[in-house]
Amino acid sequence: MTFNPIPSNEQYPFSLPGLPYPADALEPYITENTISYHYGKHHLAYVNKLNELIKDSKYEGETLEKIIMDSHKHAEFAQIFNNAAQIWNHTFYWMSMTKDGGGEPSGKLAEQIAKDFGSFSSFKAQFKQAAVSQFGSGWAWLVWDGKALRITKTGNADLPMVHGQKAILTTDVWEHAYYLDYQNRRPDYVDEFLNHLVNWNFAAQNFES
Ligand code: MN3
Repeated sequence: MTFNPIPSNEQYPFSLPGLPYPADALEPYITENTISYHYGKHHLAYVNKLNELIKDSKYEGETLEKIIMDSHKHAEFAQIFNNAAQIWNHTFYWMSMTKDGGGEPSGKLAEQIAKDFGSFSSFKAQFKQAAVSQFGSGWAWLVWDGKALRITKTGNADLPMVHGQKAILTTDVWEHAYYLDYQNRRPDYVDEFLNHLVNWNFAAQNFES
């Protein structure tokens, strides 16, 4: 199955993409209660806000990726960038997880992780460190920079595509992603994400495409 996080031709008015699994599929690690707010309220709010912001603007006929790449360059469009990027980030995040996920990758991605991080356990430790050390709201990523896999963290809505990197995997470290289930224990949320939720098939498809 080929995943395409955002239909590449979608334009205004954008709609909330479907969740790739039932809202309770990630329990007990992420509860249906968290999903109901995070997906049903936060993600939806970014969609509604972007539609409101771009109506009758130069972005009305553009795809989400074009809106992100252009608005990023203009300070006066920061609000449009933030909402557009957050739509992309959240869709990518939902697809980065699956019921009965976790474990280890296989194939070419596993080989590249071993090459660039030394071992899978070293990758996990570095990814967790990035996710835990992001100060305030943001994201931790596994990206391909054109030559190697790298772990990065971004603040607020910032995302790899505006830095010339290809996203392979992400986790959301805004408090709204984990506070209902873990309160302030972000390290525990990141552990459960890595051990039980990562969709390595999705990551492998992103790496190989
Ligand atoms: Mn979020």
